[in-house]
Amino acid sequence: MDTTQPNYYKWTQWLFIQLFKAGLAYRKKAPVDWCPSCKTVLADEQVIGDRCERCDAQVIQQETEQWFLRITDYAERLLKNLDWIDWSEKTKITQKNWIGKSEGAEIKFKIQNAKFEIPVFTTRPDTLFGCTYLVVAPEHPIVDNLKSKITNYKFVKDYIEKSKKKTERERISEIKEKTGVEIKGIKVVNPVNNREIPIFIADYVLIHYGTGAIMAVPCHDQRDFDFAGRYNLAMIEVIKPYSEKKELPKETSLVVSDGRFKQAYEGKGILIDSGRFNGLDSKVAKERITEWLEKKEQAKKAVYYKIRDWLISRQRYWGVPIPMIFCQKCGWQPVPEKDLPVLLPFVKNFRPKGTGKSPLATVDEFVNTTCPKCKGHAKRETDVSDTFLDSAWYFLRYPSTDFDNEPFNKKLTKKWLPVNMYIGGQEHAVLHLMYSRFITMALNDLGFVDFDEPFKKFRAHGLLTKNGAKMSKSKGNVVNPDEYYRRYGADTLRLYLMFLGPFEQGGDWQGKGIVGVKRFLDKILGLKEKIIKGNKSWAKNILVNQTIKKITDDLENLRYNTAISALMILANNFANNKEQLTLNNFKILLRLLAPFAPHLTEELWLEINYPDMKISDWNIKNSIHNKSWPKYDKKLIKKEKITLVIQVNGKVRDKIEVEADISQKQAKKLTLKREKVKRWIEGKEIKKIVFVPGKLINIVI
Ligand code: ANZ
Ligand code: ZN
Repeated sequence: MDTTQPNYYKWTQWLFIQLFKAGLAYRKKAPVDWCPSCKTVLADEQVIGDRCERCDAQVIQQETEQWFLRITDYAERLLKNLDWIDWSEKTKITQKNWIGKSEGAEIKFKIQNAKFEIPVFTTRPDTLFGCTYLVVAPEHPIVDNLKSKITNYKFVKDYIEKSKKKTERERISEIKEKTGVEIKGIKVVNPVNNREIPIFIADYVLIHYGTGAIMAVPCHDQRDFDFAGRYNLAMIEVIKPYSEKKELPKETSLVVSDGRFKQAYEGKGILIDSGRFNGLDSKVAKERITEWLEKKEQAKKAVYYKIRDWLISRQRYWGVPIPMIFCQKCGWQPVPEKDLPVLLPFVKNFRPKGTGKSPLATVDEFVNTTCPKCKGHAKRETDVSDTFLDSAWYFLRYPSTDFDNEPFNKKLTKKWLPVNMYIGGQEHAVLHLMYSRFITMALNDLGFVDFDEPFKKFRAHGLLTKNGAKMSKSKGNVVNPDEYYRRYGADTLRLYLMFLGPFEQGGDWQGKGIVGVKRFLDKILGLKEKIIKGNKSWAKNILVNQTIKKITDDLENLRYNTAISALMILANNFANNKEQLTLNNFKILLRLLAPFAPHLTEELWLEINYPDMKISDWNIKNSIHNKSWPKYDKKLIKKEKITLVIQVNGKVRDKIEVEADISQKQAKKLTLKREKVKRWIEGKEIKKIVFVPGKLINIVI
């Protein structure tokens, strides 16, 4: 399967059309990130900091019309399902933060002498009595709507023009000073105390989040505090931090010194200077104040999400042509499904020119077409879709690659999906992993699949470092595995990687350790020569049974490193206790080792079982990888018991039955609980504990 082949991307186009028909794909003009080096726009998720995820160039902001997928419609479901899907915790947290749910209220502020209101979004309605001014984004409609009332209109307009030149990232940057101007001639009223307060326009408030306007509470929001300090605006403290006893307000607040506030207190606490809400905990007050204003129709509960719609169009040559046609008369029309795929034409000059248009726009035969609706002249969309759309559904195609008449076969999909276990990089948390979940949910809603999560279980693998440092090309410390592969073989390299550390945490490549792993595999080879005759049953061997259980559990939980240690212990045990090295036991060792060292174990397996077989006669039925996984005898995995002798000052006082591998800590705990021991040590100080594993413990007082 290859997502760049027409027999695959035909279905990616089909998917786009389904989304379009469902209203989940749409065009909109918006400020978007443009990578000057890739010469294409990018989705939010593909800008890391302010750099392109692919080429690391600094992106710039541009306002253009693009195709978007409505992932925001799924924000709540994407968040909710995180409660039950079995995924690595850190991946879930990254997704949760990216979705960025904020719960609060929308509060309406009436403008004096005008029939106009400014709604603001706040997560802290409990601080409303401390609101001393309002701030609107430069793009806010109020400026043009109330133009005639604004006495410093020209001044305000100048500010708006200036802020247009800044990118969003500059605007919200924590380091840059917050600028703004007062809108003179109009004022708003704080609905809780009817105080008249000024309105500012400032570019640290963004138009497309919340309502594009905020209520400023300088004492309890640091951004507002900085701004108010600069423009000499009133500050009212309304939340006192909890005292030690929580219910009581602290006498001195941490914000005051020399009669001036030093910084905002952004935490929760107890309300003061808030009329009838004084003394309430801010968590309670948040609800009460909202309810109170709700009754007066001056507020309503509101939820906003940080995640934005997925910008899907790209101005590259490579990628799936977006299967849409624009007709002057009929508007945007999807390509009829029978005409799919819309093939990517051959283009000689495939490099994007940076005009903001895809190289496909220069291919007239591609562009010009007829409208599927009115049959009149029409033009094709020339942008291609983000390649993340290809990978957002590939797992659905896997079982159905033989089908050309449908993207995924119902029966096969039912049999194989959703994916039981998925392993990947944490760096895909808000990219591939978020997009795939969204597409699956949409297909679920449209009736194409009957599950709404693509990957039941996901585990993020850890990062491999080199001598403690992150590997990177620029640092020149990237390890090329080929050299090791040639010197030690694929199995040794594979085993070494798995042995480096817990899979989900990663490990540190130091190179030297690989020799130890090689020695272990050599030992396995050597064991083959020492297999003893006679068929002592493996079933009685406790260590063999324990190892089967351990490896089974470890594999299930991706603890490859500890599984390998257990295999090493078993191999050593066979080397040191020759009578245990029966053919049966050795075969079990091989089967347990097979997933870790597939080549070596296959070779040994064939040598043992089919010594005369020619390699050309090999059949999958002979393979060790075709054998069922060994089972263990539950009765035999119980740990061996021993009698631990308990001494006090060297004299035997008691004995207990314990597991043979009991630790000193556990032994001490059990010992100190024994009546016979307590009698001897009561009220005395324990000076020393002597512990002989598997034999005795001696308490010295
Ligand atoms: C008053 C207030 C008082 C606020 C206080 C915070 C603390 P999150 O959690 O990120 O959603 N806000 C709302 N819309 C905004 C916009 N378009 N641009 C910039 N800031 C905006 O943040 C919600 C808070 O961010 C809101 O709550 C609002 O400030 C601000 F002690 O309102 B708050
Ligand atoms: Zn038409």
